[in-house]
Amino acid sequence: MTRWSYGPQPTAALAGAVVGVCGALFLLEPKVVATPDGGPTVPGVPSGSVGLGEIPLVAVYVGAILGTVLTGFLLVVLVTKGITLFFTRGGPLVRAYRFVVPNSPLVKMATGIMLLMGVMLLGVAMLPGAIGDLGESGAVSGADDIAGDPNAGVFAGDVVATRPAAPGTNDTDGDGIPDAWERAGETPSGAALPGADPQRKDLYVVVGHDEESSPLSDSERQQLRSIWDRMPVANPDGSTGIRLHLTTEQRPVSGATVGVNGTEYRRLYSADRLGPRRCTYRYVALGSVSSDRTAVRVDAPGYAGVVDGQPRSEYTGSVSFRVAATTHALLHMVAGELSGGYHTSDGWLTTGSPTEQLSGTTADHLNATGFRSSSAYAGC
Ligand SMILES: [Ca+2]
Repeated sequence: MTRWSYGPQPTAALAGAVVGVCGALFLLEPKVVATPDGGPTVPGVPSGSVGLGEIPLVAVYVGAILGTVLTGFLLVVLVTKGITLFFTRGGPLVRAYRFVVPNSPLVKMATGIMLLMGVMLLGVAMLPGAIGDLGESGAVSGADDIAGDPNAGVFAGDVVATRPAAPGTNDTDGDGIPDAWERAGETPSGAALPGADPQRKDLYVVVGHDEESSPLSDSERQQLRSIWDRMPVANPDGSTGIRLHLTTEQRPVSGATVGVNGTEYRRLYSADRLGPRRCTYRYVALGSVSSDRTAVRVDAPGYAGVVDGQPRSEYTGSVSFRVAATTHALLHMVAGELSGGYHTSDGWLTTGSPTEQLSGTTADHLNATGFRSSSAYAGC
C-alpha cells in the first residue's frame, strides 16, 4: 500500500498566508481618536491622527509579510501533525476516507483546489472591513465618535471658536474700524481711510457748517488734531493718542439747527451727505442749538451731532470754544455711557467750562472699551 506523504501541502501554506495577512491587518487596525489634520481640537484629545497614522507604511507591510510567513509556517506544521495523527490512529475513519476519496493524484488535486477556493473566498470576505479602517473613513468616523459623546457641545463650541474670524471683523486697536479695512486704506463700500493704522486709534470726522457759521479755520483744525493726539489713550503699538482725520465740508449745511432736546442732527447723517463714509466717519455740524445754556446736541454713543457754531465770549480756554465743544461732542460719540453717567467732573466731558484735557475716567473707559458704535442709525 502506498504510504501518504505528509510533507508540507501547498493548500496548507496558502491557508496560512491568508490567515496571516488577515491577522496582521486586524492587529494593526488604526485606533483613531482624533479628527483629521487641520480640524477642530477637543480638550483632552490630541489633535491630528494618532495610532496607525504615526506608523510608517513600510513598517506595516514588513510586519504583514513577517506575520504571514510565521503564521503560515506554524499552520503547516500543525496541519502536518494532524494529518499524521489522523492516518496512524484514525482506524475506521481512515478506511472511510480512503473509500470516499480514492488514492489517486487526480482526486488529491481536486480536493486541494476546492480547499484553495474556500480559503480564498474566506479571505475576500474578511479583507474589505480591515482595508476600510485603514483609509480616510477611519479619521472621519473618529470625528463622528467625538461628536456623539457627552462632550458633543464642547466639540461644537470649539468649532465655532477656532474658526478664523470672518474677514474684516478683527479690530486690534479698538477704534471700531476693522484691521483689514485699515490695511486696505478704504472700507469695503469704498470710503477712503487715508493714514489708517490698525495699531493706532483713528477717528475719521466730517465737519460741516451752516450759513451762519464759518467753517473750521486752519488753526482750529490744528488745535483739534493736537488735542486728540495728546490724549492718554493707549495703542497696541505702544504709543498713546488718537489720530483725528478731519474732512471739512465746503458747502454750508442747511437745517443744522437742533432743539435743546431734539435729535434733528440724525437727519444730517444721510447717505446723500456721507456716501460710503456713513457708519465709519462721524459727523459734526457747526450750527445752532436752541438754548442759551446748551452748546452741543449729540448721541452717546453715536455718529452725528450739532455744535454751536458761534463763538462764546464766556469761554476763556486756550483753544476756540468751537474746538472745545467739538471735542466734547466727539468724545460723547465714541465713548458712550461712562461709569456713573455721561459727564465727568473734570476734563473735556464736564458740563461746565472744561479743563482742557481728557479726564482719567474717560481715558480708562476708552482704554477698556475702545470706540463705541450705535445701532440708532439705520444700517450701522
Ligand atoms: Ca486704527
